[in-house]
Amino acid sequence: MEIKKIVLRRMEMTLKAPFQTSFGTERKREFIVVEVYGGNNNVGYGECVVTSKPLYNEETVKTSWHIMEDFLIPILYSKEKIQHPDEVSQLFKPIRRNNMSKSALEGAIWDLYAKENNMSLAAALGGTKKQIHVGVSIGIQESLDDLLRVVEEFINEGYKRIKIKIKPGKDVEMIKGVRQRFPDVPIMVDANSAYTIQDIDVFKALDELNLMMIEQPLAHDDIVDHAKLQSQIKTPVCLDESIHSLEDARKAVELGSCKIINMKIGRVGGLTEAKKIHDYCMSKGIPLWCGGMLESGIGRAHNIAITTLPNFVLPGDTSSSSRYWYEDIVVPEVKAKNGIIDVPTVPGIGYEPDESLMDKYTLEKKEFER
Ligand code: OSB
Ligand code: MG
Repeated sequence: MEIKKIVLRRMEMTLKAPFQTSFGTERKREFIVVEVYGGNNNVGYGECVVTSKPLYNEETVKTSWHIMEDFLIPILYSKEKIQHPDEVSQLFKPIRRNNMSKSALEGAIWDLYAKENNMSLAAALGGTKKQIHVGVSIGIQESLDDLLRVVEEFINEGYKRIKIKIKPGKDVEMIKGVRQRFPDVPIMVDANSAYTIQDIDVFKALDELNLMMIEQPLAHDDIVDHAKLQSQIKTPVCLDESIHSLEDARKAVELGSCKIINMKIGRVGGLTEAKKIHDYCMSKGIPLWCGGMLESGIGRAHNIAITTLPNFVLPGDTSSSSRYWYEDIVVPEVKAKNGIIDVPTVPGIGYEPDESLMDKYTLEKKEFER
């Protein structure tokens, strides 16, 4: 592969409804789109899933732009040619962390590679599923009534499981209320690191509610207390924020810190690392599902592709574009019907960014010629 030009776009799209987690409320989504230009007019697209503020991880839109412009793009341009996208994570290795920034460029190169080889991104990754099952992630609601209304709406749309955000004070009573109203629906909760091991009573109470899993209950950088918690409850602990690499996954699994892992391509630094974690978890009997970062259609397309690998056995967060956006920037939009998305078979990510919609939501654009 020959990279002729790279374009970064800082984008902003307004969410249909504010999304509240234990660390804050998002009303607008600011992110970066990467375009990588190769031969034969092929363009690969990647989405940098960072947010404006460093609340989920340490990266922000500004730091990502800086890391890509001043370090990662020069590294890519120092190589005459790239034979395979797996080389990219090796090239980026001297740069510590900044995983979402690395992943955005690597993802665009994976898309370009798939297009140049006339195969879907899913097939290029070795995925085989023709359809994927998805659920929905619901932000913290003001009242139980509000929550029940939103949950019912998504159950009626056919989503395969309902994930509900929790934080101290908005946890056991709310989830108990949902469980009473919907006794058989697959429900899970996500705390985004809002608790400590001192809060064991909250988890013992949640443990009685037949939940699929409890996602990232404790600190974002912890695996030790998560292991203590997992040994005291039967509900599986799922790690999100704590896992940035295959090494992190191995250590968490060996310690017994979780029984399930939420895969986010950006959090682990790209598709190549995601595949390695996938293969390791499959060999250890640790099921995966694909998490979300309120992506546009470009990030959503990457999530769909990785979910076609066999160990993604639980429904992910990749719900329809229309659940987040008034209009998405890709054609067609991502659509889940009855909680099922048909995996595109055309070359690359399978959803085409629309030039004029892309421009409409672009705040800033910069071209990097080789
Ligand atoms: O923890 O999974 C998370 C959104 C932003 C930051 C962190 C998380 C989330 C979500 C949303 O849960 C998932 C989605 O994209 O629908
Ligand atoms: Mg999470």
